[in-house]
Amino acid sequence: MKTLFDPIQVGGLRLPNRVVMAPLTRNRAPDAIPTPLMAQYYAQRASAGLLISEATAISHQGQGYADVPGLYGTEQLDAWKQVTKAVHDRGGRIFVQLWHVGRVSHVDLQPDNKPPVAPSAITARTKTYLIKDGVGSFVPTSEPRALDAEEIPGIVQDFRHAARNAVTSAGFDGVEVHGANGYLLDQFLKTGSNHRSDAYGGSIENRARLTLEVMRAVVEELGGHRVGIRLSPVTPANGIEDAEPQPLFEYVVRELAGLGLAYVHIIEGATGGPREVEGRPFDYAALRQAYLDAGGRGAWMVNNSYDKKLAEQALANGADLVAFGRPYIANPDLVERLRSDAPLNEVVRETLYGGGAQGYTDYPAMA
Ligand code: 8OZ
Repeated sequence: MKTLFDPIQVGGLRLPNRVVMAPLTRNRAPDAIPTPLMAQYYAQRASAGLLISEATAISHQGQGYADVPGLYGTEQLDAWKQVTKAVHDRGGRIFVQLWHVGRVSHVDLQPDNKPPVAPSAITARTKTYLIKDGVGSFVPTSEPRALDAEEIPGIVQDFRHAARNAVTSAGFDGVEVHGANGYLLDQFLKTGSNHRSDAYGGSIENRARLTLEVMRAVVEELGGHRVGIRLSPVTPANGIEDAEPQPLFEYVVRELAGLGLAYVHIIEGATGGPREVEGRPFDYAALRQAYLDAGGRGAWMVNNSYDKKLAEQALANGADLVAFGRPYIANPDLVERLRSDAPLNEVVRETLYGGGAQGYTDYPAMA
């Protein structure tokens, strides 16, 4: 039987175990520049099979929250180097999550305080996070404007450049494209947010077009072995919904199958919430089968509220990797704790977003 502690080849990397640190937004990068504290935080967690960084903006337009990091300026790329070096020095491996938030943003965070962009001019029913004079607050997102079709190649270019710079300048081992949780690519994929009548809206093929163009561009830059994608078929996160997610996501993974990806990362259910979403049934086994049947050989990574028992069941049912989010915030040595069935530290909610070392780098490892 596969265990969480068996090694596995993922793309070009040999992972010593199947425990992955999920991407986790922590809002500790003022001016979008990673800090030495972030290097310490990721290095503390280097025993994970793979670390996936917090979501990282591919452009200023792609930013939607205060103090999240970017990957589009020289200073940002230089600062990420210290993070990847710290992780590699501790023997770890790290991918960066490439992020464009689309409509989940606020004019205060956008270039020239312009409206955020989206497939259609439909405001997200969600909040974003601003920090003013050191005080954080959750505020409703701004009304977006619909992207012109002529602007879309520029967005694909931004993903492509960020991917190239992530590996060649910042020292990441690869990238995960953020196609989940109601951000730009998910907004294009789903009927609730995409009311376009051009080649990027309407049919499943059209709604999936941007995600697939981005994936092909990023794979062209890096090779599939350095690329993963995160998808969340039924999450209601950030006010997102789709009328028929099963055929949509089966189409997407079939199209991804030929790209030779390192992995496909699936959030099962509501992000950070229940694994079943009322009124939104989904067959994840059928999704994986669709990928396999189309020739997909990337590792299958599952996520959402896993504990050790559930994780080992998932491995027995065919998953290859399990991503842990909240447990990784509070347990830098999560692999060792899971291995020895040790108790886990609890997450302190008040220090999740923003702040400094407290609730970030001060969670203790086992003695
Ligand atoms: C929590 C707070 C802000 C952003 C996601 C990037 O849900 C996020 C995120 C999570 O993918």
